[in-house]
Amino acid sequence: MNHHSEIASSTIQDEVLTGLSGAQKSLPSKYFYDERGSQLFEQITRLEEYYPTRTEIKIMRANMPDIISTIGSNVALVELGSGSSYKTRLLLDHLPSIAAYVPIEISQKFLADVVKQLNLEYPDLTVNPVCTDYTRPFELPEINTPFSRTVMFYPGSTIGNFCPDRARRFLGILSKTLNPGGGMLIGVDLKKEIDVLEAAYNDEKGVTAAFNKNILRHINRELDANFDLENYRHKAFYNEQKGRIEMHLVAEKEHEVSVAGETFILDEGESIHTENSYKYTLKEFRELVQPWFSVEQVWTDPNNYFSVQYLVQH
Ligand code: AVI
Repeated sequence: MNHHSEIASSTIQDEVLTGLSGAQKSLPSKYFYDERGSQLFEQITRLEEYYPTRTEIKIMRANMPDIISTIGSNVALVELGSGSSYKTRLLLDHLPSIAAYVPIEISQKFLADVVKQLNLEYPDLTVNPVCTDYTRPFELPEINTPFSRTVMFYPGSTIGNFCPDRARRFLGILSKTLNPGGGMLIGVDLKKEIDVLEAAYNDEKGVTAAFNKNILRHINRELDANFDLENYRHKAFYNEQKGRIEMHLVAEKEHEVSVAGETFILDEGESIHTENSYKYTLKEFRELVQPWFSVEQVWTDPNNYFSVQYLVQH
């Protein structure tokens, strides 16, 4: 085991043990995304019930000329996440000139795959990848061509997986990397009818349930744990007071589980909280970003299900 993975595994161990020791057991949602989890998420984005991805793409397509002129020419485009998505290509295909494209991604493998693919598809594009955890302070790479400004791209309403306090701190971190005048094109899921929200996280085919349970499989492998996936049922509901979808795994019977040498008891009906997905009104989001950013443009769909917003750092 090299030094890096030792650090990585002790972090996951600390986080998981801490989460399971609380009165409400929880697990950090980032551990959904091993290879299988990323594939399951990919499947979620194509589900009938999961409106966010489809709606965000429709908004982008419908407003592309306006989005392009808002972003401007000759920018350094920094994507938070691997940049393997159809949405990235929409931007790359329509922006008339990009000084450099900078995908930021924690997984070396995903990042390398994306860079290779983009080099094939866009031979004239300068790709300057950064392999890091973008939720921690980071620096942009040296960009050799002069550029007008830096614009970050953060689609998918991934910001909704942070609680508002954490989201605000995260935006503060990004603002240190961006500079005043820097922009951010961000996807933000909106508050709407509860049945629409709940259906998106309780799909008929059970893909979201499989995605939720996969976190246990990932932890079994990483931390030598013995979660039996059969003991759990998927639960997702809208917590109206907190303005968020909560995902849980509910123990169907009392049982013990051992994780990294520690034993935990789950009562029948006890849950492990695995994810929050916050939904905002336009006003709430404007207030959330206010310490660092002004909302310059908002594009939505006819149902007002989702928004794509352009923020400018002040
Ligand atoms: C990645 N993130 C924005 C998704 C969401 O909707 O919060 C993750 C997800 N969880 C269940 N379905 C999708």
